[in-house]
Amino acid sequence: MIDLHYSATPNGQKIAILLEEIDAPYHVLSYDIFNGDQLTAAFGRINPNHKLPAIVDRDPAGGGAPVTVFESGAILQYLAEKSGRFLPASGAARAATLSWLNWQVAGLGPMGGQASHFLRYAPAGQDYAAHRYTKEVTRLLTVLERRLDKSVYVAGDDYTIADMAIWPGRASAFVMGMGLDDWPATRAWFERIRERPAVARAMSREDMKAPAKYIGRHQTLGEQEWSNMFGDANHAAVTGD
Ligand SMILES: N[C@@H](CCC(=O)N[C@@H](CS)C(=O)NCC(=O)O)C(=O)O
Repeated sequence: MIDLHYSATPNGQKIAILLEEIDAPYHVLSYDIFNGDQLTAAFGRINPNHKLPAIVDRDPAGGGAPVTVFESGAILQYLAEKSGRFLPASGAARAATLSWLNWQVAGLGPMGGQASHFLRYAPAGQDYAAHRYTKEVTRLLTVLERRLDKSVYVAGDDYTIADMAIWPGRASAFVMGMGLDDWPATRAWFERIRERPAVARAMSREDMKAPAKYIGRHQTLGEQEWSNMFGDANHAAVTGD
């Protein structure tokens, strides 16, 4: 059994998709990040960075104590290696999969997160930052479109954890005005993955669905919600103040 510490955002949905694909038994522990559920000392012992997702594998390969993994890219790699699926064991296909996986977790994910922050949560008058991150996300999505114009899946002919990493965030990019209309190769890839039974199962779970405040435009947070996500309460979880 795997504990999935989860918040209904693309980073969490990636892991649910892989768990469904490999048919692993898992138990979802849902966190409301606006409520500050991720800031507790107990969760800090699972992820010292206090961010979702994280997993605890209570039945690791070879037995022994439960294994804790945080960072969505590391979790995808851990589960793929454990199941022997969706990450080629060696060679060029493995290198391509890890390249695109890291492109998402180090590039598209964080840049998308910053674009979303400045477009949706920042006080008015942050046009420089909103423009800077939106432009970079558009550039990255163009890289993706060009890749998918030549390749069925991002890493080649086979569906891998790199596709699972990219797919949920691509789905939510519409919030920033980046739907799929101008991206035909991405749209075809997106639909191909959406039709997979495991993806449909993951995305139709009630506890996987992002509440409106996670995906709507121009959110106004209460003072405590702001502090939990971006302010003193968020910092205090790490500094212990
Ligand atoms: N690089 C991390 C990003 C994790 C992350 O930013 N998680 C967000 C939800 S998508 C979170 O927990 N936010 C709450 C907070 O920042 O306090 C990963 O890929 O897992």
